[in-house]
Amino acid sequence: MGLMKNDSLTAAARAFSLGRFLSAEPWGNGHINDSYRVQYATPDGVVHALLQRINHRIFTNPQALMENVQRVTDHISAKCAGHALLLQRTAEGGTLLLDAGGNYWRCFNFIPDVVSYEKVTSPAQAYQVGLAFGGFQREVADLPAPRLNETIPNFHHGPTRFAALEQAIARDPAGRVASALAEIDFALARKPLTELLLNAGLPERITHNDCKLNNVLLHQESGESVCVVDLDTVMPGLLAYDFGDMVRTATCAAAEDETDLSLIHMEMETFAGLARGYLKSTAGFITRDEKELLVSGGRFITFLIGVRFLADYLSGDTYFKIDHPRHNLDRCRTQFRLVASIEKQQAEMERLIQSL
Ligand code: GN1
Ligand code: MG
Repeated sequence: MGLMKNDSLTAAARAFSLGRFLSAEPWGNGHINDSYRVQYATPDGVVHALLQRINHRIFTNPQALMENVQRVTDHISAKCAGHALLLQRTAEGGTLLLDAGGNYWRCFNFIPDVVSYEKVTSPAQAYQVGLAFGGFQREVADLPAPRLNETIPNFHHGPTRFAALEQAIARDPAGRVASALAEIDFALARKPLTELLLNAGLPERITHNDCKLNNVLLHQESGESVCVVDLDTVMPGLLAYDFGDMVRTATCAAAEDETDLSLIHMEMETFAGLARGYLKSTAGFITRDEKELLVSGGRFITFLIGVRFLADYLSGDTYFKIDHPRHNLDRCRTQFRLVASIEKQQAEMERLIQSL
C-alpha cells in the first residue's frame, strides 16, 4: 500500500480544523496504517497533529475501532496528569472522516518533545517501556462496561494464526515455500506452543495488543516514558500477550528486520529492566498465575509474530507493508532466532520474575 496521493491527504488534513493547513510529511514506521505529521498555522503559531489513514482492508470496521479508541482515550486523559492522546474533531464534529475515495481518516494531538526507538538502547530504557505498558493496563483496568469491541477477532489466537500458515504452506500461492524450508520446519516443530496460554485459565483483561518498543513515546531529554500510542488493537486479551510483545521488541538490541542473525539475542539485563518496570506498574492487580506465565508470553508472542510474517511471505505479502520482496522472510527469521534465544534462557528469566 503506497502513500496517499497528495490531494486526498491534503483534503483530509483540511477537514480536521486545527488551523490553516501548511504541510504534511510521512511519520513513523507502522506496518499497517499510513501516518503523517501535519502542520497548521494558527493565531498562536504553528501547531502539529498526527493524521492517520486507517487501513480498512485490515481494520474492516473503522467505526467499532474508533469507538474503542474514543472510550480509551477519554478514560485515560480524564485521569492522566501529563500528556495523553486525544482525538481531534472535524468541522462537523466527528472523529472519523470518510472521504470521497472511501478512505477513513482520524487525527490525534501531537505529543511534543518525545522520541521513539526501533531498537532498545539500555536496561533503563526497557524499564521505562515496562512501566509504560504496565501503566496503560492499570489505567484501563477500570474502564466502565460494555466490553470493548474486538477490532480484529482472534488477533493473538495461536491456532487460528497457525492454521493460516499451514494453509499458505499447502497452497504456496507465491511459489515461495522452497525458499523458506528451514523456517517452515522451525514453525511446524513448535505447533504445540500455539495452545500454551489458551488453557491456562488466565483472566481476560483489557490489553494493548501491540506493545512494541516503538509504540512508547519517551521524553527526549529525560528518557522517561510519556505515553503509549497505537491504540487500534486495544481490546480484550491476556496480560501475557502484552508482556510478550515487550519481550519481543525491547530485550533484543536489533531491528525487527535485521539480516545479521548473530545480533539476535534476548539480553538478560535488559529483560530484568523490562520486568522490573512492568511489575512495578502492575503490582496492584497482576495475579500469581499471570506472573508465572509472563515469560511464556514472550516465547509465544515472538513465535506468533514470526508465524504471521512467514505466512505473509508465503502468501505474497498481502498484509504487512514491505520494502523488498524478502522483507517478511527477514522479519520471520529474526523472530524465530529470538524464540530460540528465549527458549535457552527461559528458566533463568522465570527465576528472575519470581525474585521480583
Ligand atoms: C503491526 O503497524 P504496526 O507496526 O503498529 C501489527 C502487529 C505486529 C507488528 C509487527 C494490526 O503493527 O500485530 O506485531 O506489525 N498490527 C496489526 O511489527 O496487525
Ligand atoms: Mg500497531
